[in-house]
Amino acid sequence: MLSFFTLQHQLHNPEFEIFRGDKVPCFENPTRGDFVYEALTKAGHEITSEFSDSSEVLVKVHTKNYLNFLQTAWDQWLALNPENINRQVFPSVWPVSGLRADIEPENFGAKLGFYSMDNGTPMVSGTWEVVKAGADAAFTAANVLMDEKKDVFCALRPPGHHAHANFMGGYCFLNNAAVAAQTLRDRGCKSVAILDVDYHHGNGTQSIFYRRKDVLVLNIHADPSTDYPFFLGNADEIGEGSGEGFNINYPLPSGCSAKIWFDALASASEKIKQFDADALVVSLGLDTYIDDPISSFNLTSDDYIKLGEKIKGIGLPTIMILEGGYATEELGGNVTNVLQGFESEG
Ligand code: OKP
Ligand code: ZN
Repeated sequence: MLSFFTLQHQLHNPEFEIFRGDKVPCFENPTRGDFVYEALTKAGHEITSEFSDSSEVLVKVHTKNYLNFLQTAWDQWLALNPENINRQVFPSVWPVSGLRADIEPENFGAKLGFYSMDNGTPMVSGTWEVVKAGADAAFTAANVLMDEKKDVFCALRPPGHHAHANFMGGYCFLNNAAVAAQTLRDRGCKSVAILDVDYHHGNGTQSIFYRRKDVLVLNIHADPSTDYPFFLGNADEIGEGSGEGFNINYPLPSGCSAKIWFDALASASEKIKQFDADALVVSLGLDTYIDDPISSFNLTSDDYIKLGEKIKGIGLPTIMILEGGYATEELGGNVTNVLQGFESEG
């Protein structure tokens, strides 16, 4: 399957994140991309690194202020102190409910909190370049799907589905799935479905399309009462205004079986078929894997072949975009299993 990938991803290489007050190695690290690239190559998938500029669509799914912040954040960090060159950037204060979130602060530390939801999204010198390339890949993949009528896979990191229009979070900076879906709309699809199968709820994607009926967003994920992102992803979030009825969440109990997970997938697939979309974007998180170090679902490597078959069974032109998956050594094989299942289904 035609896959979009660039070795540039290695420039986003945070060394650590903060967990319960300690520095711990970053789960979202370049080895993920390296293992996926190796597996794609080994399985004989065609890979392209030729992407075109997604700016025209980026401004439709993110705010200009946020994009401007992201693009200049590293320079602002260095302006504070040239020695910051080897320090990762973390926010430490946020305008939570009750504080003013309508005035962009001048102070860079405050700006960081203003444009983020957590301190779990470390930024390094190459971050902007890498996330922009990811959005460009999603944009180009959508154009290729429209022009050449072929299904495509984007092997991207860092992931994107936690990124809202105006803030980062959960390792995510730009919402690649939203970029792909918006591009498909701009290219003439009358409606698009986004199916997010990552272990974590795709709060950013939900939020970006929450008031729209032209993009149906479905999420299968761990219940937010126990798992990140905690503050979005409940079953009663069904969309708002003209988007009411066009957001569907399937929060599942932490630790649940693969059977329960595939039952939710069957319900979601049924909804997508009823919606009658012109194309499907899959936020393909593989942290539902039984040995994932930060997640608690129980899918096996063989289950990913079945997942690929089921996605194909939905019967729509499809873009799959990599989101999470932190059992890095198995990540490549799990990705190629999904592609194998997808391609085996006539
Ligand atoms: C991103 B994606 C673990 C910290 C977890 C948030 C998880 C983000 C997951 N020590 N931080 O949806 O896979
Ligand atoms: Zn995840």
